[in-house]
Amino acid sequence: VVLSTSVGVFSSTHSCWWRRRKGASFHVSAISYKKFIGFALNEAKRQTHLVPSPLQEQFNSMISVDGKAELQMLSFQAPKIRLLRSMSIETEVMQVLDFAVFPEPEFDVPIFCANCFSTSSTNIVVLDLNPLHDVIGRRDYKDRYYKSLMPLGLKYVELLPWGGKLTSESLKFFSPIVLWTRFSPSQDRFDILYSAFMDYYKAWFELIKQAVGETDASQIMSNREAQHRYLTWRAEKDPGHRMLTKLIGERSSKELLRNFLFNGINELGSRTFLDYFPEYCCEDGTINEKRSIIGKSFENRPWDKRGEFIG
Ligand code: BLA
Repeated sequence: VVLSTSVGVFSSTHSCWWRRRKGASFHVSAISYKKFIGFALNEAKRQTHLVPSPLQEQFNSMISVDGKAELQMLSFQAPKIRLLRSMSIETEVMQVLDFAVFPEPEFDVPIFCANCFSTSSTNIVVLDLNPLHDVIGRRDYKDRYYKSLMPLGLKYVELLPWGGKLTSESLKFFSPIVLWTRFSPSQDRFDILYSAFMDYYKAWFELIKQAVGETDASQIMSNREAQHRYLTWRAEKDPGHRMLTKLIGERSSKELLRNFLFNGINELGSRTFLDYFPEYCCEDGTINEKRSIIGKSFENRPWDKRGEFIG
């Protein structure tokens, strides 16, 4: 498909990048995550009162070092929602969506997480309501948020099969309904993915709508620390880092990760990556650059149909 017309998904303050490059036309594959973002913003506006985040001014769009890609950032906040943010990247050869919603620390509601990476040969996807607390050790937490969502999860688990071995450490950030999948490009699979994205997103809004804010200071502290630990993990070890660094260089990539994508690292806590994950400490006190210390595992889905961990 040759895209030479302008397609407006966002409001006028967030102009589409190809519109600004006058006269240019781009080959893009049939896959675009724009409609995911369009749906998510419309749905959020239907559900709550979204206002632009103060981050929007600083993180709006960036051009890659080679001039071939633009990164498009959007960020909002709302009652109960500390940050709803999106980053999308579209080039001639790849499409990326990193979409997340983080609750305020008064809520122990999971974190909405959609990460999709697509090229002409593969799609790599993680779609989940990432648990804030340990779902293997804390049954009360697991039952509260995931018991009623198991049927939804199972529906998509069958349509989007397990993506195979992954960084073992990641697993404790995933829920029993996580969709971790890889597939070669196909319109059918892409349609299923879009449908899963909409359903998981709506399910997340249902959870936050029903959630009652915690008033106990120690509970709030515990939620804050759990979110900080999650952010610290992803800002340091997310699989997208290498690609981001390649696109915009090491300094900008670090800044994007720490101040935008995983914003909250500087505000929600003061512990360091090595405080949370001491097994990554090298002899000289630096952080081991490996993504995984344990290695990759979980060839198959490590939860059964009832959401019991069987890994
Ligand atoms: C691969 N992305 C992956 C993998 C996972 C995730 C599990 C498989 C590799 C692995 O085992 O680590 C995603 N991992 C997650 C998520 C969490 C986690 C969401 O722990 C949350 C807790 N992916 C992106 C972005 C890019 C990207 C923004 O989200 C690019 C800009 C790329 N992801 C990307 C690429 C791969 C990948 C290129 C394959 C390369 C690899 O396997 O390392």
